[in-house]
Amino acid sequence: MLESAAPISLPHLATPELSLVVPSYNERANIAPLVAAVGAALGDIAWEILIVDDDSPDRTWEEVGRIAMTDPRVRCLRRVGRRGLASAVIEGAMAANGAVIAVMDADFQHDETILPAMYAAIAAGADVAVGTRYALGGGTGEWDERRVRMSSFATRIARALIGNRTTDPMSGFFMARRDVFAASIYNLSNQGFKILLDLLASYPGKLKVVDVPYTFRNRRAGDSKISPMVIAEFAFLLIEKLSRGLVSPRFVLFALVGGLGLIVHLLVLSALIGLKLNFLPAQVAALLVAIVFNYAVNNEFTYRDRRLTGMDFVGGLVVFAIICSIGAIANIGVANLAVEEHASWSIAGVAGAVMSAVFNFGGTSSLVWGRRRWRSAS
Ligand SMILES: Nc1nc2c(ncn2[C@@H]2O[C@H](COP(=O)(O)OP(=O)(O)O)[C@@H](O)[C@H]2O)c(=O)[nH]1
Ligand SMILES: [Mg+2]
Repeated sequence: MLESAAPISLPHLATPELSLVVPSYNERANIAPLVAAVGAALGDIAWEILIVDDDSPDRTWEEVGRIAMTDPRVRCLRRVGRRGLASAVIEGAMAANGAVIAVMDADFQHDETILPAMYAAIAAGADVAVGTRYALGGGTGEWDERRVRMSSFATRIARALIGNRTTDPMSGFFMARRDVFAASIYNLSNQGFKILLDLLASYPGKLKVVDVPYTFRNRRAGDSKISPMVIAEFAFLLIEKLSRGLVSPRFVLFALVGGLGLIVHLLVLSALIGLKLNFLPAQVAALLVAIVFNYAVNNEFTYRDRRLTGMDFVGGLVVFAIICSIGAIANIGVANLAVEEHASWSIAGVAGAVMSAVFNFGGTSSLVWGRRRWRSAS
């Protein structure tokens, strides 16, 4: 017979009013201090914190799990085989229980002591509260001049896109009611770092936005994951939003890589012909080099979040080459049809190239990089 157990006392079981969504990648040392700092800052507001960790090699998720054992307000979403800040934030927001959701970094660069002021702004009727570095009372802290210039340039472009609704549309620190996220969810881009900008551009109605100033701090521990790719992703987010979703950033990258591949092809071809090789073997060799080049560059950049490694890389290359060969046949077919319809050779050539770009993109995005793989992404 079961003995009647002593009542379990579970602390902090109030329904959260505020859910903090914190994307993390290699932030192990920051988690415990972050939870403590958030708790101290929020006082009476019932909160939960969702750390969305992309299977960090430093096992950040393990540290979150350890803290969650004694504090059910702390939750871990461990994503395996995927990378990406924006998609992590979106998934965290969808799993949140609070009526209000805050997005915040794990590295202490965002000042958690303004969370109550942001929450008060929402309670007073704002839809979105933005932690801003660019309003009176805020600042970019110890950034060097180049980073300040780059950031303020990007901010100006972003404000041109969404209007003067906030002084800091590029902020990674903001709060919004959960229904604001829910109403925008199908329009949000899964790529990139600029989720607030995306949210403001995607929401189907008018949003009341309030700025709350703070000073950006230095990272507490660990390294920044910002890279040139992040800047490219910003440009692609703009393209996607300005074209109202018609042009996918991935397709733009894929087509650009294709253009580069053509240049590589011609360079190799001219070098081999210079070495007195016959045209046909030279052309075949140049084609093979171009295919491997396109595949490797797309794997590294266009599909960075689903990058293939090891044997998957080799298998992907074979499928990629097969699809591109079929794409080449489609290219010739369409160009030939255009010529028969009396199009000029240049228009026919472009039609063929567009045809194979679309075909190759469609085929490889699902058959090469579309299959889910359960492995650690690092
Ligand atoms: N889940 C997840 N979090 C990420 C990823 N990249 C960055 N982060 C987190 O996003 C926040 C901001 O990243 P950080 O590298 O500090 O960017 P920076 O502040 O612009 O240098 C930090 O909490 C990171 O741990 C990612 O690919 N996946
Ligand atoms: Mg940071």
